[in-house]
Amino acid sequence: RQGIGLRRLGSTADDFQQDLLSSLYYRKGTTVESASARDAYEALALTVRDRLADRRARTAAAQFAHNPRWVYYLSAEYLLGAQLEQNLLYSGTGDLAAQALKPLGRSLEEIEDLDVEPGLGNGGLGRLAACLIDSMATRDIPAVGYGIRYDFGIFKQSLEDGGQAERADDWAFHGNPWEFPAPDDRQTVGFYGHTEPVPGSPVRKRWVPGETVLGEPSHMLVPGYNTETVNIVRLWRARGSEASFDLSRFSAGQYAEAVQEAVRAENISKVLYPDDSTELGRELRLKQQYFLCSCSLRDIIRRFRLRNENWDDFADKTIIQLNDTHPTVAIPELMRLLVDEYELDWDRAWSITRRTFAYTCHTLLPEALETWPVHMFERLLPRHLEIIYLINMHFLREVEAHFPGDADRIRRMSIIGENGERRVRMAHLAVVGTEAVNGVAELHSKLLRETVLQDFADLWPAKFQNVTNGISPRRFIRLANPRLSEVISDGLGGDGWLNDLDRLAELESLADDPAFRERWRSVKRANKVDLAAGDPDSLTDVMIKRFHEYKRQQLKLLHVITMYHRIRENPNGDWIPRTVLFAGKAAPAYHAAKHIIRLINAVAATIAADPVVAPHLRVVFAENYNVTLAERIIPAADLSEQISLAGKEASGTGNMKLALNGALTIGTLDGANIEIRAHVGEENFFLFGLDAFQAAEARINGYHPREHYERDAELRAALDAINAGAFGGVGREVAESLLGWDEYLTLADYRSYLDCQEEVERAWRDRDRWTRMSILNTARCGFFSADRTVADYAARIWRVAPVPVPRED
Ligand code: 26M
Repeated sequence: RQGIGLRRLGSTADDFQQDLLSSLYYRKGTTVESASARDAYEALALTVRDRLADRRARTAAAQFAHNPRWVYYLSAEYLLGAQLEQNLLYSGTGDLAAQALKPLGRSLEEIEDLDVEPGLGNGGLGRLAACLIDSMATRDIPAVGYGIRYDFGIFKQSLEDGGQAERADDWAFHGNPWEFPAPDDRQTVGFYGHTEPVPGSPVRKRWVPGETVLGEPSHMLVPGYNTETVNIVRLWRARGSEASFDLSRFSAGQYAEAVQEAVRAENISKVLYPDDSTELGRELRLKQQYFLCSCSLRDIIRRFRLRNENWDDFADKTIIQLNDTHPTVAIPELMRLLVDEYELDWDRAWSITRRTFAYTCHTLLPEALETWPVHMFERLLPRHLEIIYLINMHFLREVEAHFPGDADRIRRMSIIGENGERRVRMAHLAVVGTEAVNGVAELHSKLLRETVLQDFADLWPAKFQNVTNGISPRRFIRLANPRLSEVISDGLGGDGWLNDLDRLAELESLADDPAFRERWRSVKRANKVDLAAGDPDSLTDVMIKRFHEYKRQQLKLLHVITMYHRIRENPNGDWIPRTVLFAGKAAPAYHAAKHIIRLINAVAATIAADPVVAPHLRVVFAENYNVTLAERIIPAADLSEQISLAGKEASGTGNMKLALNGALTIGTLDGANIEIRAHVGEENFFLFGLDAFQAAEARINGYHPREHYERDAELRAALDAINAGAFGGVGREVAESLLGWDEYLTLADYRSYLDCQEEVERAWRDRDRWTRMSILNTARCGFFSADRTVADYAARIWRVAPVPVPRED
């Protein structure tokens, strides 16, 4: 801009007002008199976007000038959350915007309601991607996030007769003002077809695809907070080429056939798979993955070549972080590009490839480890399968050299699984093809090394690391909880803590200040009033996350039913009023999870209709949990339910968001709960249940859920009530699964959980004690900032340093 003498956007209220009106007039083509609320929204979005576009241009210039090692985050999912509020905050234009809207007769709140969140992810993994790119920008790390621009994001959930109903999420129906299309950077991606030998080369092959599809990128801005950097997330959308429209068929009246090829192409980015734990093995999903990887790698290579010539520099200028195994086909794709297209020899290409990638694993559940049938891979990506076979051959030789004659080990470690149908094991490919592998919490990383990936850790111990997850304090404290943010800023003297979350520790000294405690309590109460989910003076007990049996919403439910029974038995008891709030989506085909949702709502209805119990206990199911709803619930929570069976939840990040907002955790020794407890202090955390070792032992020694049922009268009463139809006959499937096999040891942890809830109630009765614990939770959770997570990746895995963007003037 400076180079060509382009006028800089003004920073006064008047400048902003002028620019808003100009956006309305020239870009929306309407006038103040006739502008709809949506016109005002779009004009505002464009005006705010312009404030970031200039920083974006200067960021790209500074980063390319530096020719750094770029971080490329490859993820099939991003749960970015609403953009308007964030971009107002990050561009410092919130007050200007509220002022400028006045002549339009609109409030900022009304306009913010029109901002739709792009739901391009399922849950934790997608939201982590969004938090990490936020922190990379905030830490001035040159980075690009690559993903898929699904037309339909995660489904919209509603309740019908107490059960989950799903509707498509056409999130960009009205357009998306935050997006910059970049049609000139489109890529062509091949699928199917066959390979042919290349005369004179033993290793190179020519792949002749049977189908080609265009990938068109657009990007959204990812501003850093309190810094000049604005990075981008680049999302690919599939399009049919001009040739995919068959004019001759159209002329013959075959309208559907005429567009069928284009429709097939566009289906690749049509919809996000709403499943987050079981592998379905659908070909379209593999197509999505390859589409993402092929487009992104070509874009990465294009960018590399802007400043570099020598392939031997590629890994020094590029680190590609794989967000789980979903983008792992990028490894054979880079090999294919280097060997077949750029004609490098195999060993050189392999050495470059290995140094280019790192892999983050997000699970321990065996059923969540991705594998693809060999025959499907062969049909869709014939050249990639050949390359995988070659990688495997070299790899198994290395194993044989380390462990001579250990045939069993070779079978276990092979990238190709041979038990039954032959399958490509994506996690094995990801470990073999990368320089670093990390889990997402201490326990998770340890269990990866000791169980799922043990053979690999034996072979390459130094490759395995831990990087504990984190969250964006800007989104999950500053934006979600402005009241608490103000109290913190007053306590710490400014808002510097938003870029340096360890400074929250300075709140500790205020934990015993009665006036500060009173303010702390009144913030929580006001947030509960806003949420309007129940009596703001009741204990607000929240369990918000995807529905999965390992997360054990059913355990919370058994607690609710037991409270219900106790209150009925003794209506005049000194009961602590509680509001139990559930929210979360179940994968549409996950019937057991859907039965749990149904039972929650049936129990909620029974309690609401019971005049004896209703004054003390209320159960609420909030529909359509997403980032926006999380931002409303989290600030209002008193108690955070983190009750997965130990050894199953890789990390959890909701646990961090809630603790940072002053909720106390009741939880097991699972995932990051362990680290949260270590930071806040064991006296400020409600711990219960088996640990991961005990849980594994219980399974080995033969677990019999019925023994717990027989032994525990209250547990028996809860399950019997379900089976006797106390909740309208709903929930028998849940009871049957718990009594039959109870995969996640719910009954084994029931008594310990109930005892622990009594501890919670003892603490709650002492208001000052509770508030002190709450303040200490916030004060001691600075570690869980995603800025720290990114600093860890940068230092230990990426080996990159910040490239600051100079401020103007
Ligand atoms: C795979 C194949 C086909 C379709 C969908 C998938 C798939 C999509 C999302 C599988 C898993 C997906 O997400 C898993 C996830 O969200 N894991 C969570 O990651 C968080 C961030 O690290 C952790 O905090 C959670 O513990 C972990 O469950």
